[in-house]
Amino acid sequence: MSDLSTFPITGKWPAQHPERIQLYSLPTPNGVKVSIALEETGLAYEPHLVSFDHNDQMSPEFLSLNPNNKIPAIIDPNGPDGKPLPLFESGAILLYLADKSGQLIPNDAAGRYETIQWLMFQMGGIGPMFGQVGFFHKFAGKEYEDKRPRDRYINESKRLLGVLDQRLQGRKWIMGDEYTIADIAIFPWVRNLVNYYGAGELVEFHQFSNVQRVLAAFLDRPAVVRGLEIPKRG
Ligand SMILES: N[C@@H](CCC(=O)N[C@@H](CS)C(=O)NCC(=O)O)C(=O)O
Repeated sequence: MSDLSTFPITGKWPAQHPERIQLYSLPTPNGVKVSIALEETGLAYEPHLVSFDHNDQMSPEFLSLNPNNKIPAIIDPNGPDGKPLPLFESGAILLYLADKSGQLIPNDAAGRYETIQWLMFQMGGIGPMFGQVGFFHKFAGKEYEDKRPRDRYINESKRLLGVLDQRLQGRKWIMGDEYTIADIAIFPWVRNLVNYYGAGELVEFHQFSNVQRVLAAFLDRPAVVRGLEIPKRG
């Protein structure tokens, strides 16, 4: 039986199944990347809800796992060398789950690096830029009279969607026929931008027909449908 009691986070979120991967998350665009990857691979896991309404991400127990106070984070009780592995940052977690399961990333070295390249494109570009659109268009920043910050992030998001659209021309997924962690990283953010932030018109989403096509295929996958609702909100 795996002993996770040395991880203070298990004091606040007890593990019912300590032999399974422990997921600490919320169904936001960064959170669902990991629940979708777990659902796709079939790895056994136990989800725990980190409630922002209760500021759970600032609790000492959560901070003991991720000092950066952000979801998602995991503990794999059976990590490298059979030892527990705590991990935060969704991109690192996606790579880890792909390696652990032997799925969602090409086996050949060049294909692997190309997938990581697009994963980084999401982590360094799409996530931060679309997130700022959310702030300036939907949340507190929408009250700001000066629209220059909003327009800057809208223009940058539009540019990134153009890059993505071009990449998807003639390809089924980001890496061609193979569905990978790059798709799992990118499409929850595209969905969020258009549906939740309601920024589709501002970024002229209608222009990006390849992105629309692949987003629809992504949202059609049963593991994606399930992963988008995990962990269940209380
Ligand atoms: N680069 C991080 C970003 C994670 C992130 O921004 N998570 C947000 C939810 S989508 C969060 O936990 N926000 C809580 C806070 O900032 O207090 C990752 O990809 O894991």
